[in-house]
Amino acid sequence: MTEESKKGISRRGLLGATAGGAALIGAGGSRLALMGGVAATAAVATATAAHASDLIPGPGELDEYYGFWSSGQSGEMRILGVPSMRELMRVPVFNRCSATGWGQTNESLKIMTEGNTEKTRKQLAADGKKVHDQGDLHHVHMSFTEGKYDGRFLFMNDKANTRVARVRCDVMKCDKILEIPNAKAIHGLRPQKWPRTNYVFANGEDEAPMVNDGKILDDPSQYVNFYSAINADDMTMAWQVMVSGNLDNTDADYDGKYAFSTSYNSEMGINAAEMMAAEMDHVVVFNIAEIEKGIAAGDFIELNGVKVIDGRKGQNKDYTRYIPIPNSPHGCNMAPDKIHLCINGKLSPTVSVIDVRKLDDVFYKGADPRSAVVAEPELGLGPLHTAFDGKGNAFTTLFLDSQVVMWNIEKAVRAYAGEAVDPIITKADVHYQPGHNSTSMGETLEADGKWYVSMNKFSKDRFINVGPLKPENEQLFAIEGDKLTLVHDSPTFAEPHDSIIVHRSVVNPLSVWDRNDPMWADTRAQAEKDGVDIDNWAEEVIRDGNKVRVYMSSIAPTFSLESFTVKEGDEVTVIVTNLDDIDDLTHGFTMGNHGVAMEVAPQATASVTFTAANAGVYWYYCQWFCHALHMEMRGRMFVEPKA
Ligand code: RUQ
Ligand code: CUA
Repeated sequence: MTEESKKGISRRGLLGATAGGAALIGAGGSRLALMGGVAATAAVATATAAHASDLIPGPGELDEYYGFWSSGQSGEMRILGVPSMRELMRVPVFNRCSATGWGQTNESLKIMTEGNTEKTRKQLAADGKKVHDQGDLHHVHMSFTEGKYDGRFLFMNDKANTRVARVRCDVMKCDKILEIPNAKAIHGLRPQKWPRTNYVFANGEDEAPMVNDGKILDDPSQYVNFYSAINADDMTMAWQVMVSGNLDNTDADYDGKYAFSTSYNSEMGINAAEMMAAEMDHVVVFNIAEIEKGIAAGDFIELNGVKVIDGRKGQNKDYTRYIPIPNSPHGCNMAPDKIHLCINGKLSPTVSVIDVRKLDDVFYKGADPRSAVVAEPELGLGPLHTAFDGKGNAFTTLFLDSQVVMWNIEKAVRAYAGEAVDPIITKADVHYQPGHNSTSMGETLEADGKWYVSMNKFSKDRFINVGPLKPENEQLFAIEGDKLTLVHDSPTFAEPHDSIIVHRSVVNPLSVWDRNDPMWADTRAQAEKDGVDIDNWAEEVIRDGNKVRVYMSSIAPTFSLESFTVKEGDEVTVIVTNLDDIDDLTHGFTMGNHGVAMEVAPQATASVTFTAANAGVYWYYCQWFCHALHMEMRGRMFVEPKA
């Protein structure tokens, strides 16, 4: 921690002193009392703005951290400023975005479809759709170099359609989406931490027949699950491991040796009763070097183009080990001490702590897999996920208790060995039912223990009623030594599923696109074939059978073409290049009554294709406010009737 940030925290002392609620939280006060306390905190923050601004950046002030948020069912990635918790940007990924044209521009459609499997192509064709423009985005994680965020990429999963996507941090746009073959419902996702993110690890949650072609249906004894490694640099499949049980969350160690997955259904049950039957489930440990060796030695089957190794229980090889964990573990979190892996119990009130240094013995010396468990503190009801402060402490969400528990890992280890120490430091109420949590830089070697975010699944009575569907709620706490002080509490739309908090020094996006960006490489190639220079003022209409390509440029407040003419039934592609090269000077292109709109950021090219099905006059306009004459930035498409 820098001297400056230390000061920042101590100046926050005021808030601790005035926030009666904070004391109540620690004392485990009733919810009502606590809410009173929280209200007082908010009032103080407004009344004593000078002090509040020490804590939270005021208008025009910049945040110290980026928060990268998943959005669950919304299918997008969101960027927040932390600690202000201001939502700064929504980055469409698996979803259709009306504002930017994601899911409609040719550039985005290419990204959204090129990684599809044959089965999905068939499904989409049958439905008369271009893309799956819906997703369930649970987990966002950044690429690592030597255990630290390197600011290159963000990776994220889509549980709904079994996909993994990548966002480029230089422009904060998605550039790759890969559907994972064989697996079903990609859930847990983590990048390799050491030596760098060569692989992105992704869990299949739902089990299915190995060859899922309808020959085996209701025979779960023949179902399997897949753990996937994706080549992070080019977003292709590296390999898969077939496993027993389903897979939930995953993480990787800081040595580049092992990756881990929780499995809440070792029974391979189909309904809830069957899935919870066994008292012990397991965490699967994947031995990366052994898997790579096995692949190199040809010990795999090829399934839908992927090399699949058999890591099921009892395969007697060194690819996997199964460590028994009490009923239905969920979150899987590697501590920045490089030693302790925390497996969150969910149905068990415990977190099982695995010492990763003991795993070599489990793999190579026949040690009992449970011997790697060095602590199992009982923390409260419904432990789901754990975050870290980099100082030996852990923070675990308690879903059923609606609390976060702060505890000390080393003390938990000593207690497990029989010493009479209590690892629990403090508990704070959250509102309500927290799932994930995150701490500033907490999943890296640079965990700084300054901020804690609780992402809560329910807001219940916390905000004015907006109808049967309620917002969710997220809360920010300042971590001050052994104390957690609530400093922000606000609703979010579906769903603040997970987040990472990244120091702003790591991320450095461009303000203006590079004209040579690969995002529109196909469009550029087509323009070259058409003899159009899209880097300069272009006002060309190229006819190619019933396909028409309309090339325009934009400089505020005009399009290069005031009008263009096509024929009824033509397939029209409009290609717009924004020649403005000023920060924040985004134009757009909307074709009225054609369901067409897209963003064209400074120095970007974007294109969209539609059919001019009806003869007549149609106005197009710029839909991103760009200039005093923004309203005047428009033109006409003349659609001539069929002869
Ligand atoms: S999992 S709420 Cu989808 Cu992230 Cu634990
Ligand atoms: Cu260009 Cu508004």
